[in-house]
Amino acid sequence: MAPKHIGDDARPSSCVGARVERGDEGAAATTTATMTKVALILGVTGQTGSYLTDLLLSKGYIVHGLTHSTWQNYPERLQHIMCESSPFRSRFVLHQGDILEFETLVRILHDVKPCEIYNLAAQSSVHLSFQQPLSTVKSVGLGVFNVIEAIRTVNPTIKLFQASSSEIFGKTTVFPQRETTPPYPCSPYANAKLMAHQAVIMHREAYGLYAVSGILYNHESSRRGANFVTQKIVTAAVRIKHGLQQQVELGNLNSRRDWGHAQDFVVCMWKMLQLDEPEDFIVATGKTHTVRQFVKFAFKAVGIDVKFQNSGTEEIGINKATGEVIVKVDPKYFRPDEPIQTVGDSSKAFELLQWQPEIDLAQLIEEMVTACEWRLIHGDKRTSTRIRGFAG
Ligand code: G4F
Repeated sequence: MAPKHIGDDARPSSCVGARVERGDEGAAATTTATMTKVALILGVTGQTGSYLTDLLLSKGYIVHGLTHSTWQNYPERLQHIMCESSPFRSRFVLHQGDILEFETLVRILHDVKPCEIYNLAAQSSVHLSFQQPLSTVKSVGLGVFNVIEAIRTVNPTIKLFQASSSEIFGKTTVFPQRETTPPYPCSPYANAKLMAHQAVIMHREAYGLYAVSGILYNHESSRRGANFVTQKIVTAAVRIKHGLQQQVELGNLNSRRDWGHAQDFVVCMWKMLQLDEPEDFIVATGKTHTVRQFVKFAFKAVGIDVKFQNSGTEEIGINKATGEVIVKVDPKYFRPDEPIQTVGDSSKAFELLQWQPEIDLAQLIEEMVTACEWRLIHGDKRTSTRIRGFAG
């Protein structure tokens, strides 16, 4: 199936993407190739894809993005770029298609002639992967084979960034994890990510491709989807503060995660493709907290002190000031298995890329709370893209 440019459908003129007719973008890329880099982001409408778009546009790139979403699912995280008033609109092109469609990828690569591809496209919920293992393995595990084959077919000099995951370390007993830590995946998602991770190494070694994996630890922001625990907790804290919700039900409160900010992580991803030689890197903060601690921090940020009592499925979080139970455990959020703790050592990234995260957990939570409050008051999700943004 031929790739479809979003913008080929009818849509409000106030919020159009940078429409480029098929063929024109190739010419644009060719005429500007000596001055302007062209990047293709697969999975551009996700949290990380949107921050990466901001970063690359701020660096002068022409950015093409692929999404499998249809016009009906208009990408709100990109509205600040696609609206009429954006200075970056003319350098951004959104394509519709699926990374599992080889012809789509080949056509786009021929047309847009990217020098860098960032593969962020996949089902990203670990929890969901237990319910939908096969579709997860397809999008997460097989997708990268398609991308690599398309690169080999069209232009093997294209550099590829693959979003790998801390989930590949799963039940490791090594803390913190490094690039050399042996994997021990414990979910369908993690198995699929490991498959993709190994595929990148294999193709790099077999064909000399510039293909690299960033082993990304949890990366959050005000643009995070509602089904991930940080956004779920922050949203609940804000709603409970405003009397719109009484309590929040969560799963494993003991789980420890290395939470960073997505905006920091995309800088590392970009730096990884600027080296002369391809290398894989851990992308992490090196600090780890329990879900319970995150709950306390998020509620504290809205002015509520939470005290936990009991244990296991009986554990509850109480509003110290009112005595109300505002946090409960619901086993339906438990997973059959999961890493008890993720914490990464990104000293290799510091040494070779001079990269280290700049936004700490307190700042991250503050940003998420501010954006959530704004959305609640204004009923508009767009501001969340403006809280911290390279181009927004
Ligand atoms: O926010 P989470 O769903 O993220 P998870 O599973 O760590 O995965 C995220 O980070 C990975 C590493 O970068 C990515 F590969 C992956 O794509 C995704 O972005 O859950 C975080 C922790 C888990 O231990 C989970 O069991 O929170 C625990 N948790 C407790 N209660 C909950 C809940 N998670 C969710 N989603 N919802 C709950 O109610």
